[in-house]
Amino acid sequence: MNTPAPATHASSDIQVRGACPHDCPDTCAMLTTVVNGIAIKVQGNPAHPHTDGVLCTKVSRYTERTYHPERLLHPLKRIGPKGSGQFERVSWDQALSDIAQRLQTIAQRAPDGAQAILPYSYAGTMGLVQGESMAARFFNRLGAAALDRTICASAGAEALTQTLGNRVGMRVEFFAQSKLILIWGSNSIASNLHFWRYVQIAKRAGARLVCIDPRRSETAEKCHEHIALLPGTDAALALALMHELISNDWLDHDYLARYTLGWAQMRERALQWPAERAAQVCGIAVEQIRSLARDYGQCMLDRQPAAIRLNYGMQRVHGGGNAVRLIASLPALTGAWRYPAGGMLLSSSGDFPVDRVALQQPELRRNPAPRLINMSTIGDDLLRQASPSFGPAVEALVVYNSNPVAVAPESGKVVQGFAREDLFTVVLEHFQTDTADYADYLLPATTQLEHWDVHASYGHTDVVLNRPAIEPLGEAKTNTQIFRELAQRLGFDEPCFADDDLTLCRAAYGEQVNFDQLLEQGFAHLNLAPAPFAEGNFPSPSGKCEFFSARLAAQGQDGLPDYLPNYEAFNTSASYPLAMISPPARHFLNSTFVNVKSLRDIEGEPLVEMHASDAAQRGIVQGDVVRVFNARGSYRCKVAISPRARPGVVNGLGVWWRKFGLDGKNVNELTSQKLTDLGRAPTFYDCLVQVAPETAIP
Ligand SMILES: Nc1nc2c(c(=O)[nH]1)N[C@H]1C(S)=C(S)[C@@H](COP(=O)(O)OP(=O)(O)OC[C@H]3O[C@@H](n4cnc5c(=O)[nH]c(N)nc54)[C@H](O)[C@@H]3O)O[C@H]1N2
Ligand SMILES: Nc1nc2c(c(=O)[nH]1)N[C@H]1C(S)=C(S)[C@@H](COP(=O)(O)OP(=O)(O)OC[C@H]3O[C@@H](n4cnc5c(=O)[nH]c(N)nc54)[C@H](O)[C@@H]3O)O[C@H]1N2
Ligand code: SF4
Ligand SMILES: [Mo]
Repeated sequence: MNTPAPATHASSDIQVRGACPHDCPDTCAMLTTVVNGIAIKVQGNPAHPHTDGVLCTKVSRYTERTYHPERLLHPLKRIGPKGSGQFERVSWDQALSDIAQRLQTIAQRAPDGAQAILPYSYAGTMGLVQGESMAARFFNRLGAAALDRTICASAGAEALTQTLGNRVGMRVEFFAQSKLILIWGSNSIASNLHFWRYVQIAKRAGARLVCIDPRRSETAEKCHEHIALLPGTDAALALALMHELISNDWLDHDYLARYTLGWAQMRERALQWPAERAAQVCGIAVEQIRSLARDYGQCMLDRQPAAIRLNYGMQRVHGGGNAVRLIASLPALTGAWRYPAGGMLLSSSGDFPVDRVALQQPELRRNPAPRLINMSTIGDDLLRQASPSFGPAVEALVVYNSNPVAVAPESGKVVQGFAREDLFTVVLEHFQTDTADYADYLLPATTQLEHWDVHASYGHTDVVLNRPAIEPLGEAKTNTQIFRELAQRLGFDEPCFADDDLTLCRAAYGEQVNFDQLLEQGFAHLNLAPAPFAEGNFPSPSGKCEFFSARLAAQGQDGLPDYLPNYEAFNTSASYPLAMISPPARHFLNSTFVNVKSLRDIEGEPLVEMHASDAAQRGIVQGDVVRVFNARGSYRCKVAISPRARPGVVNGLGVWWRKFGLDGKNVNELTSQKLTDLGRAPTFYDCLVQVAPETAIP
């Protein structure tokens, strides 16, 4: 094989083409400038149209993160109590041999020992190779329990799949030509910056922008209109929009007849939702609903495209899946899908022909049906005893690409689980995160500048390749190499455990993507139609937009989408009368970058944003330290009295490392482990709290 050498140890400046690894819809193409083997700068690749030469502020600091003085450079073994973060340096050989032996002892216990071993990983890197390739092969061969990877997007993903047939939608570049853009449950300027660039082009061409978000986010304040609904009420708004479209006959009857399924039933349900009813539920003015419906319907009459950028923020509530089903249905009512610049986009990941079988080799598994453990209920699951329904208690946990102690809901329980003395925990990391503090072994992993990878995207439709720019720092190893070496120690001798990373990069898309072009250019466009659903052709079983899902009905669920109130529905007379959402802080990426000082300095400190009226009622003044609490826990932080918060809703910006919090906790101390209606996802933004000035707490 003609393997290009990683571009390292160059004697003069070179630029290495890469991909941003982070869990962000934009999947930027990066250029890293390397001088004498040291990366001195990362920038956006100007040749990649979606990146357009620009990275966000966070990732522009990627060299600061990579060469951070606290980067983990050697394997470490715990010497203090769990959670104390006390470790001693050990050799790779000692660490891997001991880990292999511990895992083997558990796995060999009859009848289902390996099921007590759980991999825990998410999207610390979105790379298909450093994510679930060699790691998945390893855990498949070991016969470990499987992780249900639900922590972010599975409610919305399942909703899209039930409605459109897959995670598909508009191509992001066509938003630039839309005439009306609804930015729904997304702080695009913070979390989807390159989409915002297309929105700016549309705005200059006269498009109207509407943001639907309980928080007056950076994005909401730059739109023509902001609809600040109560968290978890989006389904009611979508039903009322349908009601208005029906009662004013702003419908594309031809599109409905040819390309949708279940319209008669959907129509009946929507007619139960006059704007007045939804306004009450959403906590907004009736006229806001009417005028939004008028704008949306008018686009169709004027034969102009209306587009919806839905994002995952709005599906982190009880009825999140149903809400996504309703919103994903709206473009079929007006026939907006007929235009390249009309329709909706939540995720484009279903467009990518990733060959997961080649990457993960599921046939290595000898126990065909592993038990599935939901990563969103890891708090409860680590505390569960063995039982016939659950299986054995979790005895070993191998964490990579994730920081569950900070990001999983109901941290009180998560911490208690990780603190179990009888749990054997291995963490592969760049830094000593909150989770790393609980590791028995802490293994140093490479960053994106130090390894090969290949990426899909959930916000555009290009494959992006990442070449290593520098040699691994210290003794860091790639995730793949760590699992390769563990496999070897466990005697897994199948040839696939010898595949190198470049072979894995090629395997990710097989013949579906021209790998030589990727090597050459750094990215490759998927070949997709401009308006894929102009004539139906949805990837659903019927080929139509399915208002009614026979598959959901067969599972005993409502085949039609509906409004489901939050588990912890807003109620001013409850003991916890404030709804709390915890969207990300702009300069962090989930819990990544919290330890990068220049970015932490911009964010300042953990904050809860509160409306002036709610603060006044509680005798809280600007800058007070407050206690935010509910039955699950309490958390101290500073208050920001701010118009970003609407009355009745507080915004606890996430996701800080616990150890940077005033009392060693973060906002997930308060969130619950209840799951969404579809997709078994967490309900981070379905959470009632009370806030009190610190001194007023008994
Ligand atoms: N800077 C930055 N960028 C990120 C991330 C990050 O942490 N920081 N995280 C990345 C990840 S993992 C993901 S999944 C994506 C997420 O991408 P988005 O879904 O766009 O995420 P957010 O920016 O969190 O936007 C969520 C918005 O939804 C709003 N919201 C909360 N509850 C509701 C509700 O019930 N209804 C409606 N309509 N809106 C609601 C919040 O106030 C927030 O402004 O972003 C990615 N990009
Ligand atoms: N309250 C609240 N909680 C939330 C959210 C919220 O909005 N509010 N958002 C949720 C969402 S959308 C998500 S996606 C989850 C995200 O949760 P996680 O997927 O856990 O994401 P991060 O917090 O970014 O942690 C990723 C970790 O992976 C490490 N990492 C990165 N690259 C590599 C690598 O190549 N190898 C190894 N071994 N490690 C690597 C990073 O150093 C980092 O510590 O959090 C969720 N939690
Ligand atoms: S985090 Fe998102 S916007 Fe920032 S560089 Fe990465 S892909 Fe681009
Ligand atoms: Mo996410």
